[in-house]
Amino acid sequence: MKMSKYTVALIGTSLLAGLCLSSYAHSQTVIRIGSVAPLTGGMAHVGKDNENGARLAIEEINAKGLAIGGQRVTLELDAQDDAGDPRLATQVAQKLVDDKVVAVVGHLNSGTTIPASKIYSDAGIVQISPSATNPTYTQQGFKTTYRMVGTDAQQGPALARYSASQLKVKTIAIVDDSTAYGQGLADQFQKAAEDLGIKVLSHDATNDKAVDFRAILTKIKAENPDAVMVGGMDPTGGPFARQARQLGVRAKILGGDGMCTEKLSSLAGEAAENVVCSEAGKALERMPTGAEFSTKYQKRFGEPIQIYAPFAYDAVYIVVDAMRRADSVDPGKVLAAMPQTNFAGVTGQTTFDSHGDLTHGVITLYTFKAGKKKMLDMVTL
Ligand code: ABU
Repeated sequence: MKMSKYTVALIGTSLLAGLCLSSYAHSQTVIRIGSVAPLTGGMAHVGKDNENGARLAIEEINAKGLAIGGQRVTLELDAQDDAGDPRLATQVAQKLVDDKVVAVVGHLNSGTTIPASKIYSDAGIVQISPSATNPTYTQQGFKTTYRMVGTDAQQGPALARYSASQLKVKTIAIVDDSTAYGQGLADQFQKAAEDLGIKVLSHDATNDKAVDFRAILTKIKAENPDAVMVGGMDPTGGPFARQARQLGVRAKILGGDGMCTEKLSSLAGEAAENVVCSEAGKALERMPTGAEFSTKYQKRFGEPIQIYAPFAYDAVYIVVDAMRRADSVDPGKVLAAMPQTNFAGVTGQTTFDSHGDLTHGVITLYTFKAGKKKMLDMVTL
């Protein structure tokens, strides 16, 4: 068969294009990064906030292009829902190990992050929680545990000090939700408050599914404390503050980061203005590129940041920074590179101590005005 010059050129061009395409396809590596948070139930808005932060980082990194070990790498977010349930969290953790993720950004709750951490440790996979604050998480002797926020051993005392010095609280009632986070934070707060000479009138326990606090609040009203400290997330803290106001409890309502979300103002209504809560990190408005991040987030997801999205965003960049320094996507090599992290991100400069905790500590105090979080104070520890 005789071919024209034109046909030969066409076949040649097609072969070349095919060769390029196939070598491009071979040099593409898809690397998964896990993200776990409650994406269903009462905490779904906080969980989605963490996931969105991680997703935004992944989209940006892919858009810019990433090369590791001479290969083009595309990142994929393996986003999972643990519903804030400790048992489900371990199942999801095993799924992520089976999915061969290079690292996990999660989980959100201390009560899920701690049991899941054993599974990641056994698999040698880096775990960075953007939000879990119970100290135990990083004190188990695992090499894989990191977090992007301060701990309740910092947050509880900071909230107690602010109560004593700025709010002039002398008597307090404490209520916790019986979770690793809520109970742990309430205990840390109580110890610090007592050390500061605040009289603890009562310490009651509820649970993280409770929505009716009128019985506890009626008892507390009779105790007439200056403030009530609530150890729990916003689906507990919001209705608690709202019902306290309805029952005529005049005490300030104090809470930690779990209830210090943008949504608290709608959950608590006008009673949010009576809330003082802490966040275990730098205020968004004090982050060097916080305003820029906030605009970007709002544009991408059409909603405001709840609380820890910037920390989840930085966590992804920190994993990628470790991949770059290791020049590898091998989870073991990424893990080995993590202790040398010195990363300038949205949340500031991140370095970790030998446990995987931040080497610096910042706690921010907030209240709410006209439906928005308003910073009161920022404490560097
Ligand atoms: N730190 C508040 C929310 C997450 C947790 O520690 O349970």
